Amino acid sequence: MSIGKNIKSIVEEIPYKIKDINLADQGRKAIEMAEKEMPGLMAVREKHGKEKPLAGYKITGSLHMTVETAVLIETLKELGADIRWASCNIFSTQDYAAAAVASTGTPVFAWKEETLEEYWWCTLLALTFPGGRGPDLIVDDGGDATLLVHMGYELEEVYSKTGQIPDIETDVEEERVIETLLRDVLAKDAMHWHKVAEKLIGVSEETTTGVHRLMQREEEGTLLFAAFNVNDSVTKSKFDNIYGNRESLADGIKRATDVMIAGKVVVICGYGDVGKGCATSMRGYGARVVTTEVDPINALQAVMEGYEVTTLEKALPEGHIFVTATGNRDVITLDHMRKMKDQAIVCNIGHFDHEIQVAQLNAAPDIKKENIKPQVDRYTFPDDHQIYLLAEGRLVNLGCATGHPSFVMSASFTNQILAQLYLAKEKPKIGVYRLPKDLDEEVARLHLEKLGVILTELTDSQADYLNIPKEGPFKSDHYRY
Ligand code: NAD
Ligand code: RBV
Repeated sequence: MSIGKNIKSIVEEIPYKIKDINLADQGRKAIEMAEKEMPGLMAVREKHGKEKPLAGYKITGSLHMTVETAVLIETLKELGADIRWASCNIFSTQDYAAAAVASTGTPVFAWKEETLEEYWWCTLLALTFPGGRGPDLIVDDGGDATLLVHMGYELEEVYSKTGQIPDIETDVEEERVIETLLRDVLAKDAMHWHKVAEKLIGVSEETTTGVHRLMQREEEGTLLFAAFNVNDSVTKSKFDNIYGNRESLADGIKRATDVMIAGKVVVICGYGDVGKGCATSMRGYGARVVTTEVDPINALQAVMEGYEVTTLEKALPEGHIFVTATGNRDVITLDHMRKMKDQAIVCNIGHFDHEIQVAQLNAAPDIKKENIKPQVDRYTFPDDHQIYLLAEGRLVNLGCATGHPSFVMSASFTNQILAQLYLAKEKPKIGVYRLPKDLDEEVARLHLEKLGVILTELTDSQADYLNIPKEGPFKSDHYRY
């Protein structure tokens, strides 16, 4: 491979890459509907639209290219930012939303049903502004854009120290795709990611799994820029992860299978924020909910809510529907699937598909796979029992439905905007930051009027008695909600 010779740009300069630009009008109508349900974002536009605090900042987004995300993108644009966007999952793009955004001149690189090669190429395109430079800021969901910068940087370090490009050793398909892409970039510019990392002010991260990756990097001392943990704002994880999934899990399962949930046994693996929302939802439909947990506190919470808590092995013979919500890997193994009931439905709502051993399932020579319709596959085992796998084990609410409803995403994305404003203004040193309590309360406040909420005000003597300001913050940082 010849390194860094005669090649002008890291990627081709194209205006956008989406499914069909003719879907733009339809997408625009859906975006207009969503705007009415996203009071937080609309309030931000009103408050900061004129002063354009993000003018001059280049922002790369790697976050599900849905209708809600379109409202986020257009809010960031109204605040002055120069945007490029990719989705953070191969199945989560709503093609009409992508078309509506692309038609306004924002470079979007996303469509429903990308291959892994296409997905990572889109991420690279979103990270590469004209002239080959990188963004000032990243909006990430799950950390893939952040990962590409870090892995690219680390490959360049190895190359600059040894003069050698290491062989690709991994057997994991997605890792091979990333490694191959990064070697292509290296061939064009052996210092590309160093230049990108140097310019980057920071990233704001949407989800639990992405935050987990950031904390790991911070602990190891390999984090290259500042990071803002959006997920752990109360108005994100205690709303989106709980109430968002409470609605969108059922949406995904129903659109995929039309199955009756009442009377079924639904096994939810992981009783964290997402698991809690999923369990309430399934119980609401009349299912008997069984949960699995590794954490004694969460297990105790589940049982106090009236859910059975047991191991997956014990739940296998009775479960009709299995949902993983752990953010962990290998939770449902191939061996587990071999022992499931006939016609069991298996899906994941956690960020990554490795919660279920999908690769092993697909590779098993004795198991037959048939596609029923997009994002629904049936597997027949040697003993003739069949199971259905939804969205190839990727997050079912975004693969088989359209993700969370707009209202709850408004709270999440208002946090995203506040994080971006903070990073742009303060340019903090490397570390992982969170939203202060008063702004978290402010995000909630922005969503009250729409729902007709009338807040009670503290009297002076009550505020004195509690020793807190009348206008908040009302809780200490360690309060758990
Ligand atoms: P969380 O940490 O609150 O909950 C995860 C729970 O899983 C924890 O209680 C943990 O103890 C438990 N767990 C870990 N390993 C386990 C195992 N082997 N068996 C059983 N339980 C296990 O995290 P969360 O906020 O609930 O997020 C869970 C996942 O969902 C993350 O990947 C997150 O990024 C993702 N997420 C997805 C959506 C969506 O729209 N699909 C929304 C929010 C979050
Ligand atoms: N999520 N986005 C949507 N409709 O755009 N729905 C869910 C949407 C986000 C959610 O915030 C969660 O943390 C993340 O997807 C997991 O990838």
